[in-house]
Amino acid sequence: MIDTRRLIGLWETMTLIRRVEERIAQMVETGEVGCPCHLYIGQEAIAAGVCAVLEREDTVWGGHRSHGHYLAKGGSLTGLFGEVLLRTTGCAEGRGGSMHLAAPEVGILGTVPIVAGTVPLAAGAAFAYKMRGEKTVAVAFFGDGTLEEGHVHESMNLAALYRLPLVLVCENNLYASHLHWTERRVADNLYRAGEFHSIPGERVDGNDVEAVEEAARGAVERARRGGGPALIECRTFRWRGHVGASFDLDVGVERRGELSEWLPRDPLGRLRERLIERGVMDLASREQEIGIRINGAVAAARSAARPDASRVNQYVWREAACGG
Ligand SMILES: Cc1ncc(C[n+]2csc(CCOP(=O)(O)OP(=O)(O)O)c2C)c(N)n1
Ligand SMILES: [Mg+2]
Repeated sequence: MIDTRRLIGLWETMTLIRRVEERIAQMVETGEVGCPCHLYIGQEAIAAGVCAVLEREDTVWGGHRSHGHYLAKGGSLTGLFGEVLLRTTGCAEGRGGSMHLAAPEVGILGTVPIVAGTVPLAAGAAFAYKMRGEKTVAVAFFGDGTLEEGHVHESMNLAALYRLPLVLVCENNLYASHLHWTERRVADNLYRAGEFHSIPGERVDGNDVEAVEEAARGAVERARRGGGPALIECRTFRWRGHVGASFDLDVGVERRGELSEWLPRDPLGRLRERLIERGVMDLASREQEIGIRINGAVAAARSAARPDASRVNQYVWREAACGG
């Protein structure tokens, strides 16, 4: 059982993610945020539970739906709002928007919307850690649809062959864009996707932060000890649409029924109940502080400059170390 102090920390991370995303959703609706935003609301326990067991130098890799991974790994709030509002104070200097978050100083090496694009990169990072004899672990966060891309399987093969310190976290929210898993696969067995490569797999309730933390701890410790990669399938559901702020209720009758089943399984609500059972009474004041931090970050982003169009080619090519 996780001690109460740690559990409060997890609740704070998840609350931060939820409130940040609700604010972004409002700003998408008013048109203030113009870049496409894929919201993570409903899946917060996964980013929080996994990142809680990582060291600062461990690296995480994500995709298009990665505000939660960025915040849970310690990415700055001003860097996130600056990026989403396309300002120079953004974590990618306002060049990337919601789907291109990075904060190398805290181990966020890339969240990239090319589906599965970062899984081979995470494997490559793990390869580097192994070659250098470091104890660092790389974690790839990706969705159920991503597991259908070929190079995820190629990455798993190499990671297994070289026993790389790679943890594969599949966030199975049952959908890839608007396609339910039953329209894409014959069997509900994602946690077994690594079996062919002898990669152990585990399925956990992705809306139970304690279950996620426990599974992640096992996989990360194993990878750090040189035991090689592991796959964790976290069952969850995204509350909002594939992209944007809506609840996606127009996407077929089935989605509407599923959402009403999943809303009561709210990962944050469940954690709040557990904390109240343990006698933690000051959640409202802690939540207020989070709100104040968010307001500050939004205000800072609003008053920051937009990137200068004349520098658009900067960082596209690696600058030559010497002339010629
Ligand atoms: C290579 C590539 N193919 C297709 C797309 C379009 N696309 C963006 S997100 C997505 C679905 C991803 O589903 P999943 O991996 O389950 O993640 P989720 O959106 O559910 O979090 C697709 C097909 C893309 N961005 N990149
Ligand atoms: Mg999905």
